[in-house]
Amino acid sequence: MRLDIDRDRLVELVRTQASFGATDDGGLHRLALSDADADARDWLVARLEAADLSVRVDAFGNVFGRREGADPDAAPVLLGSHLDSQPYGGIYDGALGVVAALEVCLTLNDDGVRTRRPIEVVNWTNEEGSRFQPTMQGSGVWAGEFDRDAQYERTDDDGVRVVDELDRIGYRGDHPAEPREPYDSYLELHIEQGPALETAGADVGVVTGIVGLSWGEVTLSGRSDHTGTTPMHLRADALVAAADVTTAIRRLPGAFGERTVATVGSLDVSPNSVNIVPEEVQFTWDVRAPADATVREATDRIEREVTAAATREGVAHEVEQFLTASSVAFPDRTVSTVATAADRLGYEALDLFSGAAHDASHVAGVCDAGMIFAVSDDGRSHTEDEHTSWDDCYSAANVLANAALDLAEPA
Ligand code: HGY
Ligand code: MN
Ligand code: MN
Repeated sequence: MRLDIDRDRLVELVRTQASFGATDDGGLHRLALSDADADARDWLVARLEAADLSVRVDAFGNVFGRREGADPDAAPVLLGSHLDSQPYGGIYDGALGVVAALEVCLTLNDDGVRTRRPIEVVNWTNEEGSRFQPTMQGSGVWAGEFDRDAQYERTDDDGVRVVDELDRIGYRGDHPAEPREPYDSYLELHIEQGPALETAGADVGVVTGIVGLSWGEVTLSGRSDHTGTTPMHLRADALVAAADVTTAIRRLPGAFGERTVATVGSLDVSPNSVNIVPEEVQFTWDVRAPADATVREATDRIEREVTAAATREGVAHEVEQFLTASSVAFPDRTVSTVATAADRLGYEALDLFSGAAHDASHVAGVCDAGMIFAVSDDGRSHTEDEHTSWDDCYSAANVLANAALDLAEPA
């Protein structure tokens, strides 16, 4: 049996979700638990219910829509991703995976196909980690990686707590934020967010795993002084030390091979004035590699670089690694199911490891997980210029539909 999703309806679903938090430049500003996120959630719930899926919201705001199977006791197949976006992100990151999962159910309904296993659609709370740290928060709580009550207390830059925002938008649900039964498998369709598929001329990506990562924050504390009167040898300039460490972080991949990536993505200087020697600098690191040992070694090097730079410049330093995620290799069962679906549909598929983190990282600890990548034009994402063609959205969604049907088993 072969499913063919409704391309026009998929386009409409992507376009409609993109209206919640739309920016003037064609992107999305839909931070987790914001009003725009609430609007998108409400819209999704309405569309899930219109598709005759039974909807439930768990205690961390994860939204599930369930399509019953012929065998209600069979372990369900879970399909989904996330609706929250980066501060100025694209309209496909996460959202394509959520609406494609809905489209799979709509296609099954249209074709009158019953599956043995139930199928559930999920929207995970706060995958991006932009407003509230950490990234992949909702799936992490659900998978038992993060303590729910501790995550309730996480705050945004304005000191607003997660739990208060869940209550404010009405998405602190009654269901426990945990798997309520064993799951057979999880499939997540996501844009690649990199250039590999486009470079290879592939139609879709068969994702074999996800890199490990380490995120941390460094605080360097020197002394503010007058820039005109303070001799250079008497200064404790936090920004010079930070610059040394930033350059060292940039050079890390050279030491560990090109699959390792390292970034200083945010940096705050205070007092941040043209004629005051910088007193304090806070910056973050993001290190990723396919091997966990490489991530650990790279993180250790960063900490050594911080100590050396702080000593040279005579500033105090604090280092906090606030997130680690182990690399994940998806099981053959899901990888081969995705590859077979792509092959049967006649698509050119490329096997690849994901350099971006995804909710599938956490769900892989609960059941067999797998991912399908759609092509990212110019390999760009986390920018309003993010773009995936409708043909590439359609191809990836078709692979999701047929792989999901294989896993859920036609009744
Ligand atoms: O950072 C990531 O890889 C994900 O997009 N949050
Ligand atoms: Mn994403
Ligand atoms: Mn993202």
